[in-house]
Amino acid sequence: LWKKNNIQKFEEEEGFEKKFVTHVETSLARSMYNCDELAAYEATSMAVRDNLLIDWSATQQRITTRDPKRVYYLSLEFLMGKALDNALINMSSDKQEFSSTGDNTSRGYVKHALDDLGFNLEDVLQKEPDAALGNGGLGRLAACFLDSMATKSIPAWGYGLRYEYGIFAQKIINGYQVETPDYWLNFGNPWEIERNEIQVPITFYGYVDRNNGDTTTLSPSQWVGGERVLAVAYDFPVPGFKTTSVNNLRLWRAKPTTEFDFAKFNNGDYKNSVDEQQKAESITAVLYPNDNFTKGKELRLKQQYFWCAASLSDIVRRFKKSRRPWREFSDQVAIQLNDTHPTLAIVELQRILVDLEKLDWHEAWSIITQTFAYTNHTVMLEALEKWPIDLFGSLLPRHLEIIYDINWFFLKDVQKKFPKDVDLLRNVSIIEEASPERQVRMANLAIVGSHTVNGVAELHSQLIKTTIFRDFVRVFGEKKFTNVTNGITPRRWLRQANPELAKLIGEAIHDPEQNFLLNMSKLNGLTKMADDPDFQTKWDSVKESNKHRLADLIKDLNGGVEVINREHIRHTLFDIQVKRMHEYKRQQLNIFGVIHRYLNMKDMLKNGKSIEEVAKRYPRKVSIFGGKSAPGYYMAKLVIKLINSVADVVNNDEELQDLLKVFFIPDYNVSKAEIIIPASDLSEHISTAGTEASGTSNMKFVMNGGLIIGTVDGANVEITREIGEDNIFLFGNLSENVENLRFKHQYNETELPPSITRVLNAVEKFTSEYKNEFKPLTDSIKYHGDYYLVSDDFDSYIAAHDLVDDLYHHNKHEWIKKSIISVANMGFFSSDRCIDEYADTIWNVEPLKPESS
Ligand code: 26Q
Repeated sequence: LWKKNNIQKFEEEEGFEKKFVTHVETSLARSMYNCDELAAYEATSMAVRDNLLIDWSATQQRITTRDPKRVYYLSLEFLMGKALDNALINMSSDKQEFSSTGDNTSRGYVKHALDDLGFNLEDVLQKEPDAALGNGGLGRLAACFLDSMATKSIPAWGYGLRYEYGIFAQKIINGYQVETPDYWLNFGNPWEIERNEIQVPITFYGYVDRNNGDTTTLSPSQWVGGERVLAVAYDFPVPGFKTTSVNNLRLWRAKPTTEFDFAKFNNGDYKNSVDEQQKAESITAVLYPNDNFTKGKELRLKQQYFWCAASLSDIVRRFKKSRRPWREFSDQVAIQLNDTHPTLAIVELQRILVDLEKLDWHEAWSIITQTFAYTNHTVMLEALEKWPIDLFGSLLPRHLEIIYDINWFFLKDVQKKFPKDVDLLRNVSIIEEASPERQVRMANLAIVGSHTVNGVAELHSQLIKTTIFRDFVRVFGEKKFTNVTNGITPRRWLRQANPELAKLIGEAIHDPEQNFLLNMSKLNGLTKMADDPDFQTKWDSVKESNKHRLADLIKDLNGGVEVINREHIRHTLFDIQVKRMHEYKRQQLNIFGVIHRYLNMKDMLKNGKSIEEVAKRYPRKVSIFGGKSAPGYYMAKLVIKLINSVADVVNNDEELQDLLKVFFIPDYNVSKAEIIIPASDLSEHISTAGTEASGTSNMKFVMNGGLIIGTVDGANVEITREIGEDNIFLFGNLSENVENLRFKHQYNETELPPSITRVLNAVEKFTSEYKNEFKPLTDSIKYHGDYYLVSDDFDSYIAAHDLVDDLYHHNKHEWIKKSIISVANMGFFSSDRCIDEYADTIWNVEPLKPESS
C-alpha cells in the first residue's frame, strides 16, 4: 500500500491555488487574510517545490534501479540566482496547453492563479533573494551546467558548500565600494531540504600513526585526527526543461559534533569547551570573495577539505551500495574538478582506498586517474593555487604524506622518460622548492591525478598547452589536454531574461512552443528575416522595451531620479560592461574611452560647434558599468571611484543635453544581469589579449541581440567564427604580441600616444575628494610598465568605437541586421552543447531519460 503514492502534482491553475492556500495555512501557519507578498513567494515556492520533489524522487529511484555511470561536478561556487522563476519555466506538466497568458510553461497558469489570489507574479518573484554562492564566471558556469545536465537527463550531482553568507552585497557610498554581508537565509529557504539523516564526520589536524613502524601491514600509516566537525547535507532540486528529470545539488554545512570536551569541562572551563565546538560553524560561514586571485588562508583550505571529504564519503557510499568491485569504480563514477579548488578530493580518495580500504597503492592510483578530470579557468599566475607546506601539513598531515608519495612515484616516471632533465623535474613537481617556503602546487597535483585537463575556450586551451602547462604536455602528451568551450543555458539567459525576444523568435521560426531552447541550431531560421524591415522593427521594439526595463531599474537605483532620457531611448546606444572589477578586464580602458568622448564633445562646443553638430557626430549614448571588486583589491576599487566621479561630472553637464550619460549599477548580480543584458546594444569584452580564459557574458549579450566590442581573447574568438567577423567590433593587440609589448614597457622603450596622455591628464579633474586621488591608476600606465597594455590598445579601441558610432547613428538597419544574424548563429554557445562534449569526450556517460520522454 505504501507504494501507492497519493501526493499529486498540480497541473493547472486550480490545483496550484489549492496547494498555495494549504501552504499558507499549514506550512506558514497564516491565514489568507494576512498573506503578504513574502508569504505569497514562500507559499508559491513550496507548492512548486512539491511538484519538483515528486519528479526528483522518481529520477533518483530510476537512477538507483538502473545504476548507470554518474557525474559528480565539484565546485566551490554555484551562482544560481533566483530559483522560482526558473522552476516555473522548467517545471514539466502534462497539461501545458494552457496559454491564455501567451505562456505555455507552468509560469503561465501560475501567473493567472496568483492574479486570482490578488498577487502579481512579477512582484512575488522579486521577493526571492539571489542564491549568490559564487564570485562570477566560474560559479555561474557551474549553475548553467546543472541546468543543462538536468535538461539532458544526465545522472549528475553537484557538490558544493552551503555558505551562510554569499558574495557580499555592494553599496556605493560617495562613489566608493562598501561591502555589506549577504545573509541570504534570513527568511529561511524554501528551496533547500535539510538532510539531518546525512551527517559525515570530518577530521582536521592530529597526527599520523605509523603502527609502531610495523611495515608488514599493507598500509602502515593511519591518520589520527584532532578536531572533528560534522558535515550536514542540504539538497536543492535542479529541474530540467521540458522533462521530468530533476537532479540534485548537494551543499554541505558545518556543525559541531555532539562530542564534548569533558576534560575542559571538569576543569571548570565550561564556556571554552562549548566555544571550541561553535567554531565548527565558521567553516561554512562565508564565501571567499576573491575572483581570479588566491592567497593561502587556513580557513579556505579547511573549507576545501571539509567539502571534498564530505562529498567523497557520499560518492563512495553510493558506489558501495551496488556491491561492485573497486576496479569498476571509474565505470560508475566521473568526477569533474571545477578548477583546482577541489583537488584535495584526489588525495582523499587515495587515502580512502589505501589506508581504509587496504588497496594496493598503484591499484588505487590507477582508479583515481581514470576517475578525475580537471577544468582550468585561468593562465594568470596570481590565480594559481599554492599552499605553504607547514600550513598544509598541520591541517592535513596524512594528506601531505600521500602527496609526497604521489610526487615521488610521478617524478620517478618522469625521470625514466627524461633522464637528467632537472629543469623539467623542477617544473612539473607537485612541490615547489622555492623560497621563502615550500608550497604544494594544486594545479600540478590536479593534472597528475586526472585523465583529462580542459581549458574553457580554444585560445585558452592552446595557451595552457604552450605556457603554464607546457612541460606537462611533454610528459603526458598532447592528448591529455583538450578544449571544451564554455556555454550558457538559453532557458535562463534567453527565455527567462528576455521573454519578449524568445516569443518573437518562436513566432518567426514557427516554433511557438519554443523548442529551439533545446536545439539552438533552429535559430538559424532567423537568418532569412534579417533584412525584413517589418521584422527589424519588431526586433528593435523588443530592444526598446528592454531598455525601458533597465532605465526603470537605473532610476530606482538612483533614488527615483531619472538618468536616461526616455524620449529618445530607441536611438540611445546602450553601451554596457558588467563583470567583476579587475585590471585585466580593463574597465579602466572603457572609462578612459568615455573621458575621451566627453573631452571631444566639449572641444567641439568650445570651438563654436552647435549641440546639433555634436549630436550629428555622436549618437546618444549611455555608458553602463557594474561589478564587484574583491574587498582588498585597491586598484579595482579605484576604478570604481573613477567611474562614479566621471558620472558625476558628465551627467550634470547641462551643455551636453543628455547626449552622454554614465552610470555605475551597484551590486551587480545574477538577477540584475537578467535585466541588464537584454537591454544592450553594445557590450564590452576588452581584456588584455590572452588573459580572459573564456568569458561567458559575451555569449549572453550576443544571444540577446547585442553586438560586441572586444579584443581577440577568450571565447570572443569563437563568437567571431560563429557569427562572422562583420558582426563584431574587434580591436587591439593579439595575445602573441603581449609578452613583447610588456617587455618594451619595462625598458621604457615606449612613448604613450597623445590620445591617452590627454585623457590621463584630464583624470584628476573628475575627483572631488582629494588631490591626486587617481595617481596610482595613471602612474601604473605612465611609469609602472602598463602591464595590461591600456596605452597600446587605446587608439584602436577608440577607432572601433568610431565605427560603432557611425553604424548605430547612420545605418540602424544594418545594425539590426547584424544583431539578428548574430542571434541566428549563437546556437553553439548553449551549455547543452558543452555538456554533450563533456559527456562524450571526458565523462563517458549517457542520459537516463524518463519513460515518457
Ligand atoms: C581561489 C583560492 C582562494 C580564494 C579564491 C579562489 C578563487 C575563487 C574564484 C579563484 C578563482 C575564482 C574564479 C575564477 C573565475 O571565475 N574564472 C572565470 O571562469 C569563467 C568560466 O570558465 C571564464 O569564462 C572566465 O574567463 C574566468 O575568468
